[in-house]
Amino acid sequence: MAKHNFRTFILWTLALLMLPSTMWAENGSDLWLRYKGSNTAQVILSKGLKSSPTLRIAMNELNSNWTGNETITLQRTAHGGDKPESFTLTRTAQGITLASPSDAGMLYASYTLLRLQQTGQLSRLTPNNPISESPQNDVRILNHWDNPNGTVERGYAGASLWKWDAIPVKAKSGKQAKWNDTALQARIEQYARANASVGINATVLNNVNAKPLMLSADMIGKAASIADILRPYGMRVYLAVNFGSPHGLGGLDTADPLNPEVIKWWKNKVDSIYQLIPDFGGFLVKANSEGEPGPMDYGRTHVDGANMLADALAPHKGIVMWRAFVYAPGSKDRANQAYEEFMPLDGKFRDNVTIQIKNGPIDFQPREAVSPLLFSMKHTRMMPEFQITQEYTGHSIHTCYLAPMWKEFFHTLQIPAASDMANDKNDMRLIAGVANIGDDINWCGNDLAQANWYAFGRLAWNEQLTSEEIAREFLMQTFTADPQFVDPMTALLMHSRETVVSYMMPLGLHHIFAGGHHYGPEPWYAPRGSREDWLPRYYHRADSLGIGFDRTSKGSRNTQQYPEPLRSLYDNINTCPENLILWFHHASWDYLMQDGLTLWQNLCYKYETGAREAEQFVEVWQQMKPYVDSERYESMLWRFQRQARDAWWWHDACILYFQQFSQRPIPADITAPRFQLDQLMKFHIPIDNYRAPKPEQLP
Ligand code: GCW
Repeated sequence: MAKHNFRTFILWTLALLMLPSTMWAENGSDLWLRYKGSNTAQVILSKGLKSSPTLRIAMNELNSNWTGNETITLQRTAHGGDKPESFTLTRTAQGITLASPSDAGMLYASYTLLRLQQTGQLSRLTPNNPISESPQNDVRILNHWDNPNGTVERGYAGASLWKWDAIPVKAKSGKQAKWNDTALQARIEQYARANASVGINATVLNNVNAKPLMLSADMIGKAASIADILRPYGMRVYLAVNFGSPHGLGGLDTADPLNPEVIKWWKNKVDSIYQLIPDFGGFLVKANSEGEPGPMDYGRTHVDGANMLADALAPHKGIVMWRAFVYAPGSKDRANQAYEEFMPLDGKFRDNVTIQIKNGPIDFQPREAVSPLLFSMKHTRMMPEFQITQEYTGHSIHTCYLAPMWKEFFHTLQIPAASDMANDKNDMRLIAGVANIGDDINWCGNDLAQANWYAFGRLAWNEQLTSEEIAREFLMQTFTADPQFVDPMTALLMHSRETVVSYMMPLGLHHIFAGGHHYGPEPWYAPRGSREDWLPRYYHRADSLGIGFDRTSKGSRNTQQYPEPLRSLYDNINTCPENLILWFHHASWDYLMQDGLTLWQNLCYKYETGAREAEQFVEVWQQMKPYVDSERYESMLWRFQRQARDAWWWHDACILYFQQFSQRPIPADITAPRFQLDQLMKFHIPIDNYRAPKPEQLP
C-alpha cells in the first residue's frame, strides 16, 4: 500500500472494528483478491537491492497475505536476454526466492506465489523445480471506453471509474497532487492492484470515440495524477485521441497531418504530456471510422496520420495504436474492408505504430471468424483487440465466460504454416481488451463477469493457459476452493459462451441484435433510412432458398483474404466448420449437415439447446447456494433467471422469424413458443447504450 494511503487504511480499519459483525455484507468488491494470510512471512530484499514503491507493494502483499513462516527473498537478476518483467520462483532449504530483472517482475512474482498458495498449487514449487515465467505480450492493455462526462460507452457496470471532477490536476512542477477524495484515490489504487495481480501493465483511460477535450491541459494533469497511482503497480497510462484535436481543441483551421502547424501542435502537445507523465505510453486512435475524424478528411492516408503522431511520440519512446476498425457504408461486404484498406499500406508504418485489429472482421460478435488482416500483413506491427465488456453477449446480465472465445482465436491463428504467418515486426507484442469495469461496487456489474477481466490478464500474459485452469483459479480465489462449488461452476463457465452462441447466433449467424443497444434479438430490425450494413438482414440474408452470407469465391470473396488451408476450408461448404457455416455461406434450408439433419432443423435445435442450457445454469446456481454468501448468490440468481428467459426470447424470435423464410415445419420436439412473433416485433427495449436493461424493461 502506498504511503499516502496509510491514513485511509487506518481510518477504515477503525471504522470496521466499530461495526457489529452482522453488518458485514459481501459486495464483490474484493474481486479475486481475498487472501487470508497469517502474517507470518519473513520478507526481505536481497543484499544491495534498493527498495522502491513497487517493491514496497510486493513486500506488503507477501507480508500480509502469505501463510507460512519461511523467508521470502526478493532478488534482482541481471537482464541477460530475459524480458524485464520475467521472473523465477525458487525454493531452497532457506526459503523462497523471487528473482527478476525488474521491480515489476518481482511484484508479478509475488502475486504468482500468492496465487499458487490460494489455489493449492504450491507443491509445484520444489527445490528441483523452479517456476519461471515471461510474458508473451509486452503490452497488456485495457481500453476503457470512458467519456469525460462520466458515461461509459458499452459499459454495463455503472458510471466511469474516473471521476474527472474529483481528480486533482498535477502541477507542472511535478509535485504529486493532493487528493481530496481519498475514497476515489483508494479505489483507483485497488484497480491498479487488481490489474497487477493478473499481469495487466497498461491502460487507455478514455473512449476511442475521443473528445478533443481529453487533451486539454487540465485533463492531462488529471491523467498524470492517475498515472502516479498506477505507476508503482507497473501500469502505464495511454490516451485515446481525437484526430481532429488541433482543430477541435487547438483552434487551428485544419487537422491535416501534413500541415506544419498541425505537426507542431501535436509535437508540443506530446511534449507537454511527457513533462507530467514521463512514462506515458502513447496514443490509441480511431480515425475515419463511424464518423470520427481522420487523415482521409484531408485527402491523406492512415499512414500519413499514424506516422505523424508516431514521429511526435518517438523521441519519448511512445507508441501509436491505430485502429483498423473501418468500414464504409454501401460496401459489398463489411468483413472485407479492413483488409482492403490496410493491406496496400503494409510496410509503410513507422516502427512505433501498431495496427490494432478486432479479433473478428465485423464487430465482437458471439462467434466470428478471425479477422483476415491479422494473417496477412507482413511488415506491419499488429495487435488484437478483444472486447471484455459484453456488448454483444448479454451485457452484465448474461454469464458468458469469454476465455474459450479468445482461445479459439489464438488457436485459429496457429492453423496456417508458420512461414505464411511470418511478420518482421514481432520484436514487441501487444494485446488489448475493452474493459468491463465501472464504478459499480463489484466493478463489473456481474460477479461472474469479473472472470473475464481476470482471464484477459492471464491470457495476455500467457496464451497457453487453458480456459479451464483460468476459470478454476478465478473461482477458487473469488468464491471458495470447495470442489462442490468449483467443479460444477467451472463446467458452467466453460460451457457458457457456447450456450450464448447457441441461443443467440448459432452456426455463424451474426449481428441480428436489436438496433442501438444490442441486447435482445431483432433479426427484423430495419427502420427506414438506416445504413444497410447496420441492419441484421445485411448479415443473415434469409430468403426462400436459404440463409447466411455468401463470402466465398463466388460471393464477396472474403474467403480469398485468408491464407491456406483456411481459404479452401472456408470456401467449400462441405469443409467449412459448421459453427461458421452461415458466416461464409448462403446455405440452403435443406442443406444436409453432419448429423444428417437439415440446416433448418439444426438451426431450430441450436436455439432449443441454447435455451435449455441457460435454464440448467439456473439449476446449477441454485445448488451452489450453500457455498456462496447470500449477497452474491441473490445478485447472480436473478441474472441467471433473466438469462434463461432471454434465451427463450431469442429462441422464439429467431425460430418464428426465420420460419417465415424457410417455410419448413418446426421439429415436433422443439419447445412451443411462449412469445408471439408480432408481439416481439413491436417490442424495443427503451434503453440507452450505457446501461444494462432492467428486468422490468424486458418481455
Ligand atoms: O462495437 C462497436 C460499438 C461502438 C464502438 C465501436 C468501436 C467505441 O457498437 O459503440 O465505439 O464498435 O469499436 O469503435
